[in-house]
Amino acid sequence: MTTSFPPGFRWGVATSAFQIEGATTADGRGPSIWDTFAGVPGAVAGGDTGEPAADHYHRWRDDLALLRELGVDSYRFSVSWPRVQPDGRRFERRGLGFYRRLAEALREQGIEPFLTLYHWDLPQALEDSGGWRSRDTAHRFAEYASLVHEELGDVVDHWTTLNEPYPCAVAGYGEGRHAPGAREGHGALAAAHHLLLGHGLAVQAMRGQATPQHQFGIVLNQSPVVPVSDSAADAAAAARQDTLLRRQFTDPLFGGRYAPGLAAMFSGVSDFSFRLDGDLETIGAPLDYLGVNYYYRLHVADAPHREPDPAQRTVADIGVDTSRLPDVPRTGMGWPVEPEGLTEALVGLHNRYPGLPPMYVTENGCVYADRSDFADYERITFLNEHIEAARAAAAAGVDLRGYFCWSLLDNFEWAHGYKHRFGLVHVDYATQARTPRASFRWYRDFVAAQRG
Ligand code: IFM
Repeated sequence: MTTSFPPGFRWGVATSAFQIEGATTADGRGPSIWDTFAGVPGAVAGGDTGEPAADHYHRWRDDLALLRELGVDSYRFSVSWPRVQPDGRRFERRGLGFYRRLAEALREQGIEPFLTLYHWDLPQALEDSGGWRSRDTAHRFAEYASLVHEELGDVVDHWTTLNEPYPCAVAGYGEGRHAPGAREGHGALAAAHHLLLGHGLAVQAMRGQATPQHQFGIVLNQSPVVPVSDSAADAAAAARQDTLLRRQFTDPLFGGRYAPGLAAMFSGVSDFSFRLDGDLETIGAPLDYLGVNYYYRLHVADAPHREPDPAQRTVADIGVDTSRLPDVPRTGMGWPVEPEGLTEALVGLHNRYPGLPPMYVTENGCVYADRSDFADYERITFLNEHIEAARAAAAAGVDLRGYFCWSLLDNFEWAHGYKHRFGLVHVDYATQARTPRASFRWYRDFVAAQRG
């Protein structure tokens, strides 16, 4: 079937700073929480760190040539906060200069820069004074956003505040699987709130100095949550998971309220006193777009809490079992391949929140074991089916404006290190040679065909 999307629909690819740049001490860059976390024995598979990644900081011109060859009209990347403010406060112009050169060069090639301000690399100095548990970090983030926006507002129109606050808060401060590696009951809920507050304050600050063509948005990971049976217990478990993963963020952003079930789920852990008067209004100020990252659906069964004492539970211990996967193909990450989940995620948001801004699919992609010739036919099938699922959502009435494949290059996949490869382009980390996979050529031809 020929896939048709609305006129002006954007086709892009996405990356993030820490995952591709390397050069972690170049030009005055300070340490981020991921540099610190990667130094903790056992935290990241294989002891991998942010070096060398894809050495994009030095090889960005080669990567720009790849973008050009790919023919995408948009490129989503993130700015490394500790390059621009090494200690979370002091401005390092050399770090900012990298992103100016990149954004200018993208524009010269007719590629629209979609800039993300925070893709998980908090300056370590801010973590040392509380990190996202602390309200002050939200204010520091707004200052940083305002600085970058002031400096790059002439070359960037699309401004995303946060990428996926859920894993930052829950995997980072609740489960300890991500930086900063905390396993706290209360900290993760406070972090989630302060991430949202930082987003709201940043949008406020940037809008105050914006020109009319500037667009502001946020990116959320959206896994539809499906109970494994029609039992009431599994349905309740699915509702808890949905509240923690999605409604904790979408209700304040787009529903004008805090997610109703959240306080009840954590009544033994938190008094939510970090929520102050006026915060909801700041967080819920209108946005120009919502970015949706989709990889898989979550299949959920009711399960006993691991920690019987509610006051001792981490935020991840909500009495659900997510290990009972359906009998469908899986990617190399073990994630179920369910393209219809993308349609469901987009249509579900559209139905749940009247007045939702236009959406983009800001990440979608997969990992499969490489063949020696890099003929990644599974990835081509995966992308094709997911793009079709996005089209189905648009056909169902969702105002969908673009699709970004994750990712342009193989990169540092957080706690998995360099083992899992999401790139349309293979990176040999020893030589830094780039080899486009078959999926790169497929996406290039697909994008060209959309333009007619
Ligand atoms: O690599 C990550 C990215 O940083 C955030 N979204 C999910 C991707 C794949 O796990």
